[in-house]
Amino acid sequence: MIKLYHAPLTRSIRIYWLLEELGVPYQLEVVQFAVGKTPFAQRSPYGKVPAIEDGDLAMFESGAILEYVLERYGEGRLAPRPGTPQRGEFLQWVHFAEATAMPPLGDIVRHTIFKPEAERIAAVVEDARGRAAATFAVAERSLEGKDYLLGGEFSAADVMMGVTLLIARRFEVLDARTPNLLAYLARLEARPALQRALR
Ligand SMILES: N[C@@H](CCC(=O)N[C@@H](CS)C(=O)NCC(=O)O)C(=O)O
Repeated sequence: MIKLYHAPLTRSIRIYWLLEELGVPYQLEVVQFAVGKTPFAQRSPYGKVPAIEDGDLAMFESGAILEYVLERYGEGRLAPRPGTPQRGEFLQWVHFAEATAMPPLGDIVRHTIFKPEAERIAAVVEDARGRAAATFAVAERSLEGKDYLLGGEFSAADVMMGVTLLIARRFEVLDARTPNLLAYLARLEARPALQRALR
């Protein structure tokens, strides 16, 4: 059975939510946000959440875990078939959500709440807000006339992006300039599986 190392309000919601959507059994190990002292972190060079163990496999990186879980337990659900054009679009959004959209948010979070006040740099936050706005404008346009990133059907790409957007909204990156993203996020928040992963 998958063991998920999870901390509330972090990227590990992605895997928690995905497992709930798929109905895959799992064991949840809730860890403190500073994960350096958890059993997994003692074995992992990275020590961040999410992380999973599945039999002999131990792995980290939310996007990689999401792809692994879909391949092993998804039975074709929540992702287009490999090798199809839609799969390309799916992978694009899975990776965009973490590799492109998260870095400016990370800078905002670090220089707003994580770092000791004396080390916070306002110019970093301002620069990151500019980069975030440009990034989310792309996603905003892509959702024009669509319920989900791939069109009418919910997929695991929405799981990746949904958690990015929860963080973006919390740090006031989503506003009147992003009505499509706010409506999309509300649609995702109505899903019982996400509600269970957030409780
Ligand atoms: N790219 C990684 C990022 C993982 C990450 O930075 N996780 C944060 C929580 S959202 C964390 O564990 N931070 C605690 C720390 O850095 O000590 C992923 O997508 O899994």
